[in-house]
Amino acid sequence: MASQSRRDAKDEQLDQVRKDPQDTNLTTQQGVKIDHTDDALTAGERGPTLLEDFHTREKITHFDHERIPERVVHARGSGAYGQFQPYSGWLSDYTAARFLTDPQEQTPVFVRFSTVQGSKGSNDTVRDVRGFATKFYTSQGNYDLVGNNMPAFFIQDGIKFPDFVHAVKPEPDTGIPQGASAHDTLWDFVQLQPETMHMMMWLMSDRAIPRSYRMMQGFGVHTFRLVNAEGRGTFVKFHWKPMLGTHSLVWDETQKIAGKNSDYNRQDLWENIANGDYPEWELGVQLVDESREHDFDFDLLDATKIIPEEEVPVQPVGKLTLNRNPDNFFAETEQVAFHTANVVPGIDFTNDPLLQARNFSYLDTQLIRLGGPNFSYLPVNRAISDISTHQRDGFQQNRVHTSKATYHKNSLSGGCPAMADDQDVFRHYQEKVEGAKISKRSESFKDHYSQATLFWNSMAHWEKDHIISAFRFELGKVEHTHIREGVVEHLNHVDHDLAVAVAEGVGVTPPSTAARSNHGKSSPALSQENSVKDTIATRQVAVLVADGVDSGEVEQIKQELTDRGAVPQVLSLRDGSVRASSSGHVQVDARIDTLASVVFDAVVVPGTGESVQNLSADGYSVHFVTEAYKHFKPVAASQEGVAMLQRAGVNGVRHADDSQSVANDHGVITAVSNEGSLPSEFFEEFASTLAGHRVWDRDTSHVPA
Ligand code: HDD
Repeated sequence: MASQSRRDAKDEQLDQVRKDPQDTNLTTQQGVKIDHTDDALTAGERGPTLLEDFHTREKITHFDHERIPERVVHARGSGAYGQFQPYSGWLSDYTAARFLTDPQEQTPVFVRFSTVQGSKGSNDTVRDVRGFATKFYTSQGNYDLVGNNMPAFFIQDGIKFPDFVHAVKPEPDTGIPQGASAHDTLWDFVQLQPETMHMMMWLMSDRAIPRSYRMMQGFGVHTFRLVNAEGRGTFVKFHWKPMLGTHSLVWDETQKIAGKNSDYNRQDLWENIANGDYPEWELGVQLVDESREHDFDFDLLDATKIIPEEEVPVQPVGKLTLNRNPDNFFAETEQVAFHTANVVPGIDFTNDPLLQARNFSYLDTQLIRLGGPNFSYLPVNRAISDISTHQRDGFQQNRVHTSKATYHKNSLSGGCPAMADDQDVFRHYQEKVEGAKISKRSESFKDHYSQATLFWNSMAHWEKDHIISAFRFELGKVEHTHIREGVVEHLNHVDHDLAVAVAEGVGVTPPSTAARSNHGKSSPALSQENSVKDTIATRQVAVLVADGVDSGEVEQIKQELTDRGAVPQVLSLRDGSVRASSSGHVQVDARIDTLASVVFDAVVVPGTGESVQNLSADGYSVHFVTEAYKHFKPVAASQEGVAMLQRAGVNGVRHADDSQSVANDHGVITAVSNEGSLPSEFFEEFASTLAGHRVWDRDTSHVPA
């Protein structure tokens, strides 16, 4: 997919610290060779262990200290390296940042995706915001864009962050729930803090259960500032758009995946990069001239608001490709330290109070998490540009500074490090500010509902259904009735129908009239209905086979899908191979019962009658098809495979027959095979349905799965 080389300046820098045990002997940490590490030194064969056994003590001591505090939020994450490259230089009118404006410059990056609520070992597929943090190792120093997969935030001022996080984290007495927001303390916070409402709409939407890290958008969230070489500022919002489109799982599926493969998103990212299917995102910017600062019906400094793309278009500026997995999870993914205040010339802050608090919090948290002020020299964090400071000493100092003078100004080290005076110098944007000191939220931050309504209005019918179900699920787990009522009351300010639908599901008296009339505006860009739907690249397709299968059909299915970029896997009742209907065998990739339909995007059942009969007799295989159908996935079968669909309860759909060689009824695609060959139209139908990801106009409410 991507042409970029995996080798870059960061990769070369890491070569200096990579350590491979190949051709080495076991030693102590002091470099003394050891020939025994299975038994401690004891006084006699059955006697006590001796204190002088320095190897045993060192080994156990190191082990005792292997853990560091997990991140207070975003503890669970997965990372990868890659590069960013701008398309052209037009953005130089707005920013002096070279990595955004020099199309010749390929900037190495490290990206860490994460969930927010759960611990390091929590499930991947929980309902949660996903972090999307990018460290750009630019030639002008490190720039960190520490964003999420949702463009709004829960709160407006960082002083509320500890309150919010305490509310969403597992409850303090029980430690429950892990990796979930469906509990009383979160919703109690929400009902008393209406500024959360816009973000709660996003959290209850399918954005909170992404199909893959590779298939989600990213947002810088805040309004930042670009500053050009002349010092002129322009407001900016950053967007990442995935080339594979934005796709999500369905709620029932996420809960099952949590059991079948709790590392689902992590594994997906790793395997696709390992297979050379490098995920790509386009970086886009929304630019707002400073003269237009007050032209919006919300405040640009309010992080609970978006700028609708229809009002200010997102202009693509470059591409991010992730093409290298880390070598060591702890050294790289765990020790990477992001900080919103890591900026480079050409990018600056605004007075968004959430951003200002973040600019304090991230450096502070790394000091405890990574044990001192020298974490910026850890391999994954180290800039590729030259680092020369007067900062000295501290825990884990791993540089040997040789200069005598550690102060500015000095004459003893020739005045060095000297003050630069070139285009790589960071100069703070000269914003004029004045005002009395005051602890008060600005009046311009007070509209908490309009954008929640905008989001609701922008959803397709199926997205609305999912949001209602999500509210019902979450509030259904809330024990205190007054909290359920409080949330419904706020929803009645967002949209009356939504409030009624939720209230009816959670046993609360539905409001009789709207608390606020719906403004009727929408932003089509917010709906996943309008996402990219032109590719089936990297989609996982299960091909179910059993003894007696038509090997020609299986080969054809594999070939046609692989040619289009999808990843077929042949599953059967046993490992190894199955007998083909003619002669020979069909190789099996995995046993059906080691996987499940929930980890696939689609399922195909090839002929013949014997194979279909064998599959139909196996409850697990039948359930596999039923469940895929239940979860709105494309389900395909050759004419004889139709029997399997019927056995799986996929009834009432139109099938291919002698009058029509291919049928596609609500994503159930069937074909009449001609001497072991399926018509090309079958694959075209299958591919276009799969490119749409799910078939939302299929009614599966009656399907038991
Ligand atoms: Fe934060 C981690 C994203 C508000 C304080 N945050 C963290 C990570 C992401 C975000 C992606 C994980 C970084 C990684 O992978 O290591 N945070 C956001 C976004 C926010 C936001 C998009 C709002 C727009 N965060 C926010 C506020 C505060 C913090 C208001 C505190 C006042 N965030 C932290 C933190 C973390 C963190 C405690 C935990 C671990 C870390 O920083 O390195 O400092």
